[in-house]
Amino acid sequence: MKKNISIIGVPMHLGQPLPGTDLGPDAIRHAGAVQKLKRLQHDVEDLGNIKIEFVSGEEQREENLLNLQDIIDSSTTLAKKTDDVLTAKRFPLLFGGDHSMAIGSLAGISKHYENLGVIWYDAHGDLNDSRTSPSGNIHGMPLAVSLGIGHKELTSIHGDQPKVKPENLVIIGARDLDPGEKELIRERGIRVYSMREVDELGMNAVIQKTIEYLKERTDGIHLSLDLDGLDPTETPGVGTPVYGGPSYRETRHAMELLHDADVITSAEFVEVNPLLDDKNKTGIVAANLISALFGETLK
Ligand code: 4U7
Ligand code: MN
Ligand code: MN
Ligand code: MN
Repeated sequence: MKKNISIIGVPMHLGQPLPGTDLGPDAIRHAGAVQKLKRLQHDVEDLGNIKIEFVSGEEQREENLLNLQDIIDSSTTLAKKTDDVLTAKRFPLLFGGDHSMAIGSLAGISKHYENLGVIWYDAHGDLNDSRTSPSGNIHGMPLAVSLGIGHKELTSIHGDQPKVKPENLVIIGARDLDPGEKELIRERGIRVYSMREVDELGMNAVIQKTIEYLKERTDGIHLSLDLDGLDPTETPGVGTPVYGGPSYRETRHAMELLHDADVITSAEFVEVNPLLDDKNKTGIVAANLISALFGETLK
C-alpha cells in the first residue's frame, strides 16, 4: 500500500540532560531515510525540523521536572503539527529527538481516534511521574503523561482527556523498569512483553500477538520506537543504553511483520544521539527500520 507520508523532524533535547539528541533527526536523514521511502514509491514530503525553543538557555528544574516549561511549549507546537498532518489525511512519521517528544506527538495524533493503540518499543517503560522518577528527566515520563498521569500542564496539552487508554497499549523490549513503573503496570493491567517474554516466545510471536490484541480494540496504531529498545552493541548512539535487548535483525523482522499487517497509522523513531554514536550506526539502523516498516523487502 502506497502511503502519503509527512516527515516531521523533532530536534528535542529538553527531556534529558545530554547534548546531541537535537541532531537525531538529521542523522536519520543522512542515513538516507527519505530517499529510501521515495524509492519505495511512497508520496513523501519532508516538513523539516520543528523549532524547539530553549527559552531559559540553561537547565531549569522544578518539582523534579527538568525543563518543564520549555517542554510544555514545544509539545504544544508538535501536537498541533501532528494533528494537522492527520487532518490532511497523511501519515505522520517523526524523527527524534528525545522521547519527551511523544507527549506532543500522541496528544495531536490521539485527537483523530476513539481508541488509539500504541506500540512502545523501548528498554524502558517511560511511565514515571515527578514522584516516581529517579532522574527528573521528562523523557522517562511521556507514556505516563499520555495515560493522564503527571503534571497537569503536561497531561492537558492539546485537550484535557487522557490520550491513550492503558488497555490499548503494548510495551515491547522492556528490561529497565523503575519500581513505580512496575506498580503502575500491575495496577492498570498494561500489556508488557519484556525481554523475558521476547526470549521465551520469540519476536515473531510477540509481534503477532501484539497485532492480534490491538487490532480488535483500536482504530489506529502508533508505533513509538526508542532506539535504546535495541541492544546497544548495534545502536550505541543513545543516552540510556541497556544491555540484553533485541538485535537489529529481530527488530527489522518486527517492522516487516507490522508492514505486512498494514496496521500502523503513525510512527516515531526517537532517542538517536549522534554525539554518542559510532559512525552514525544508530541513524543507519533507524533508517533501515523505517524502510522495512514501509515495505522494503530483502528479495
Ligand atoms: B527513554 C529512567 F531511571 N527510567 O526515568 C528515568 F532509568 O525515553 C530512564 O526510554 C528513562 O530513553 C529513559 O530516568 C527514557 C531511569
Ligand atoms: Mn528507552
Ligand atoms: Mn523511551
Ligand atoms: Mn534513552
